[in-house]
Amino acid sequence: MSGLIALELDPTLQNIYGDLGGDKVFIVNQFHKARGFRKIHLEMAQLGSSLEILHCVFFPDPLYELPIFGVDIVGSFDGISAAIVDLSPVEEKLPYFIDKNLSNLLKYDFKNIRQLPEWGDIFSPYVQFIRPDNLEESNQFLLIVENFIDILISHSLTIQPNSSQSPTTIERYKRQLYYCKQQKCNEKTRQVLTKIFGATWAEQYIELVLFDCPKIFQN
Ligand code: BLA
Repeated sequence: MSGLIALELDPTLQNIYGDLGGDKVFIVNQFHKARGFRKIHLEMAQLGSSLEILHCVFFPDPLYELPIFGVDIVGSFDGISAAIVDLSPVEEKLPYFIDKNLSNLLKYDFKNIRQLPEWGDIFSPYVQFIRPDNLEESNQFLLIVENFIDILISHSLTIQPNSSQSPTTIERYKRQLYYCKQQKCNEKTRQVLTKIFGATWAEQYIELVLFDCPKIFQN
């Protein structure tokens, strides 16, 4: 990755600390941009004693031929209930280099494959959505996350931007908007945030921090 620069965000939305009936609540966010990426978001959250979340999305700059990298890991008392990772296309297909490298990765036979929700039409055929069965499966999942990032970054270092008026740029922009729109349909995220912080705050956090709409000419 080249040209990594930290992004500023409203400090009241960046790091959130609270208390839930005596249980710790915090959300810690980091935002960066880099060549090819308009926003790289890493979030770690502890929401009371029973819920821990790791959320990370690399939103590409639509000028570049790059998919959206996303990972969400949700843990509770009984271990990790959801672990999902994908390189989601923003054109009809994934870039050839990325598709080829993803198809060459060794497949792992996870025990509990989870069903994608209805809004999950944004994900690629390579999406991994599981409930890890044991430590070995959790580690295997993390290895896949690492492989997906490596493939994405390798590709990002070899490509040149298209012009802002090019039809592919516009297509990638529109599909990124659609990705954000679909992610906002995740009622499980909304419910958790609403229960702790209230509906208005939750909506604002989803709109401004998690899945804000990209401005096409920002770079
Ligand atoms: C599911 N996301 C969930 C669940 C919770 C959250 C509580 C339910 C866990 C389960 O079904 O076992 C909560 N996730 C959060 C919260 C944040 C978060 C509060 O990131 C942030 C503050 N979600 C993403 C991204 C992806 C994603 C980037 O943010 C994918 C790349 C996917 N999360 C995702 C999916 C589900 C999920 C597909 C399952 C939804 C369902 O089964 O209906």
